[in-house]
Amino acid sequence: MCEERARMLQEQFGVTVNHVHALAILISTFHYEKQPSAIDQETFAKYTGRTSFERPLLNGVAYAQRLFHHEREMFERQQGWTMITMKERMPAPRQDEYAPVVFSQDTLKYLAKIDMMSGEPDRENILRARTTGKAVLTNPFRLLGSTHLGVVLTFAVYRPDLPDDASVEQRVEATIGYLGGGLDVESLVENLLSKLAGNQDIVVNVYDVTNASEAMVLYGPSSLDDHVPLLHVSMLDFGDPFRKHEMRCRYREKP
Ligand code: WA2
Repeated sequence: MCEERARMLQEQFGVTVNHVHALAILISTFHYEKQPSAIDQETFAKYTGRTSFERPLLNGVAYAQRLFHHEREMFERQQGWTMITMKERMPAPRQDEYAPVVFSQDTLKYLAKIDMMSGEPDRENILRARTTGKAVLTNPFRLLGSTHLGVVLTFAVYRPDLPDDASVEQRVEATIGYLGGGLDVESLVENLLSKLAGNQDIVVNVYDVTNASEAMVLYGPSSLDDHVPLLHVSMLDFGDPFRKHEMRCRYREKP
């Protein structure tokens, strides 16, 4: 029962990641390569809203543009707004570069104008996404606009001329922005598992076990009764080579 649940979660995760990857290429093609851009906030919100069924584990997607300091003044004048920080929602202090959200799905409206590099987990994701070219995940943390634990998924968006065998330096240089969103693991995994038979009899936890001595709960009760015996541990592969996840299942005592 545990292995079945783990494979199902991994499958939905893989489908979600693939679709976000395709959206990153869509931005590269229709926002960057086409002059003038064929995408604005309205078309982005409409398209991502209509295709949200393709990303069942994501609470929404947003696009943050890579911006250097020398471009800031002109960018803010053209946009008609000032970048804000994630926590204080105050004008972003001077940095060498920024990642302001310029497009967002309606479900992530509250990310608009935020410099995503002003939040530590998001910043780490951005830097790792653009050097690897892969989908990357944060540590579990409380997502903005949510009381739930989740992780942020990020893809770098590159200029369309980036070769497949690009070096790390070429990747960083060709980065034009970042596409991603939140995996609200608590509510979305709950929803997935609740549809399965036998759900009442099994207690499921998902852990980030990247640091083996310091497993972090991503889903499920954080303190389990010691008399509920561990039944099964299933490996989860979410595609980020830097991270390890696993599902741990227990049988609930029959009354
Ligand atoms: N998405 C949703 N909720 C969040 C969050 C986020 N980041 N950060 C904190 N709560 C625009 O990496 C680029 C999405 C970040 C992409």
